[in-house]
Amino acid sequence: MSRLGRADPGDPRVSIVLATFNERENILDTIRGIFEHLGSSAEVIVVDDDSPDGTWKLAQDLDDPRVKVIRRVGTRGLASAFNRGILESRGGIVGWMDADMCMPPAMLPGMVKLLDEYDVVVGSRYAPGGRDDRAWLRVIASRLINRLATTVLGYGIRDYDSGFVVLKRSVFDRVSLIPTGYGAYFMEFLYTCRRKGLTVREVPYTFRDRQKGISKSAPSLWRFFRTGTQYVTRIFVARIRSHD
Ligand SMILES: Nc1nc2c(ncn2[C@@H]2O[C@H](COP(=O)(O)OP(=O)(O)OP(=O)(O)O)[C@@H](O)[C@H]2O)c(=O)[nH]1
Ligand SMILES: [Mg+2]
Repeated sequence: MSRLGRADPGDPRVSIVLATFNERENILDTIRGIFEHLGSSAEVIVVDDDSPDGTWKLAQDLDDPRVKVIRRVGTRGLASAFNRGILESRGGIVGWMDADMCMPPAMLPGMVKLLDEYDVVVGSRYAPGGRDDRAWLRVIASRLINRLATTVLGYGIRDYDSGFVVLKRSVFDRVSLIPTGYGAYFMEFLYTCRRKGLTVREVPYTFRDRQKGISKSAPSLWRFFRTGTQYVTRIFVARIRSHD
């Protein structure tokens, strides 16, 4: 018997971390999709910031020993949520992605397979063959930010703020995720991986616009602008910090 007093799910090979805030319409499909494509040797860690819509409860009620739910009360943050999930993960391979069905779980097996050759494998909207299906304003903003990141940070990475990734756990021996802010942490994380000589492979995919639920990063023009500014600042901070 396991610690949970149920059939022992065994040690997972792959851990996928999902950060959630008000994703009740998407969370179960996302979890289902992950197990459908990765099989039962995966674990899913949901880090939910006490969503008023009860996302954490839906995940908990699955009562699945392969799903660990962390409900953080009195705190918000995307980077810190992913970081918490990574700390709680057990797989030799760790990944993370959004829980809004914009990133297809069907990509995961191919990405995991590529870890035989690379340290980090990133789902990429902007690698040849990739696509971003969101509204034009968001696509343009995202492309501009990524163009800036590629120019300032280098290494030919096209989707610097992807946030859809799998990697070998050993990567964390060399690189830490800086757990502050929203999605911009990812650019510095990838940049540091490359700077430390780790190999990164981008795999093209189609980013489907959110079909259900509400965007947290761009619910209004003001929020959209503020998030964009944070990304631009973080690109230069990453570059400056690399001289420390
Ligand atoms: N734990 C946690 N998760 C968050 C927080 N903010 C957003 N998320 C989750 O992070 C992921 C990305 O957020 P989104 O709202 O999809 O942001 P986005 O991908 O930039 O925008 P859209 O896809 O257009 O909605 C989703 O799974 C969210 O539920 C937060 O403060 N805490
Ligand atoms: Mg999203």
